[in-house]
Amino acid sequence: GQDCQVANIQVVPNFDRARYAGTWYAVAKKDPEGLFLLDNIKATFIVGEDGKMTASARGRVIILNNWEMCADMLATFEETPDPAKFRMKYWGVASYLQTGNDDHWVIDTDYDNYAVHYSCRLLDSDGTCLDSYSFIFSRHPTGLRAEDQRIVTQKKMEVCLLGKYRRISHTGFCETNLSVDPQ
Ligand code: AZE
Repeated sequence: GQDCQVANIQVVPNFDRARYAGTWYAVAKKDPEGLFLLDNIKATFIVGEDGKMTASARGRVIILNNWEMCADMLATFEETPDPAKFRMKYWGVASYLQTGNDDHWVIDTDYDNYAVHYSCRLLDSDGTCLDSYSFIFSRHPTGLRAEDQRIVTQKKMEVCLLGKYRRISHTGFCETNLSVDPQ
């Protein structure tokens, strides 16, 4: 919570992955250190017949020397004792893209309009986070509804990242460009 201890950050109670499934547009993000998705970020969550959650995500990246492309990513989620806290294993469909294993916490969602995601990659010795990333998702490509903004601002504060987010533009770049082709 407000003391910025990662262990005290509250997540959504009784997380329901079936209601969370479907498409989310990332409308704002706080970046981690290093290479990351730039913009035009869209994620689709699926709950399989086995009840397990998987996801695909797409977003614009620039790799190597100004090679602009759309990264196609896949993820599987490993459950933890808290239903809103997962370990996310992810990899690029194109082998040279990033792979990783990150925390994936659903801080808050109303399932129909907004979601606040948080991931701490590196815990400091004092219990605060040294390297985190966070997405604000909307079901609407146009952004958050006015009535959800107050709640989202409160949640940004609770993960100690208020003022560190940037808005994500959706220009259609990754709707019209093939994933692994140089642009
Ligand atoms: C997330 C939604 C759920 C599925 C995935 C997500 C994260 C993806 C990345 C991708 C990074 C790619 C890079 C490519 C060069 C949380 C958006 C997979 C972190 C840096």
